[in-house]
Amino acid sequence: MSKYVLIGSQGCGSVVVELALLKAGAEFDLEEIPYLEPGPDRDRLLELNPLGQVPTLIMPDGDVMTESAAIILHLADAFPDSQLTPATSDRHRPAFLRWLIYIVSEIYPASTFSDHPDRWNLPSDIQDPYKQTVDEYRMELWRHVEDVADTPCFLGNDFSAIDLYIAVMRHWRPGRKAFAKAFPKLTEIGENVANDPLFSKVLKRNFDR
Ligand SMILES: N[C@@H](CCC(=O)N[C@@H](CS)C(=O)NCC(=O)O)C(=O)O
Repeated sequence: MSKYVLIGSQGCGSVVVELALLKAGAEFDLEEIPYLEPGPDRDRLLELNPLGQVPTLIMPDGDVMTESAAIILHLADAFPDSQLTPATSDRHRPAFLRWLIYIVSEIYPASTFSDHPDRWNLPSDIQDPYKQTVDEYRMELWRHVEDVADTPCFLGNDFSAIDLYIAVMRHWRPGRKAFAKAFPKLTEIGENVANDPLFSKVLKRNFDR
């Protein structure tokens, strides 16, 4: 069986998938590209994923998967010992599904929409206040995750892929320090992932920890 190929970028959501591939014990190659920069890498990415987003995953059979949550669920199916998701009979399963989808459908887009405000044809004097408003909204969204989080893992004693999202996304705007001040439980979860020898090198490489 050939390997997965993960197309990603430094510090992006592709890091969540890289950590998940490690947790699954899957064989993979990582191709890091400057995903927004015009050129052959972006052209190829757009052929694989019309949104031009990372993570984009080429499967061992050549099919392409996008959408980090779908990739996580696929890896959990393909590698049943990965512990990426609670088992279907596990009492944590509904909470896992709820917060996985919440993170990718509510919080993640709030980053994408405010990363490059010039994209939305806003007058230039509106771009900074727009970015600030969306960033504040994203903190409100995280607040609800903090309120329900358990420790040492989001689901209590049981690791899940939600811990990986937290470990990566806590580095995004407004940055790790402000995040830690606002969200101590999520920070503890992220630190636990960062201190795991399986994940520490990847997080160090991406976030210069
Ligand atoms: N829903 C996607 C979001 C992926 C995404 O937005 N990735 C960012 C990088 S962190 C991206 O590629 N942004 C470029 C764009 O939206 O044009 C997922 O969960 O995989």
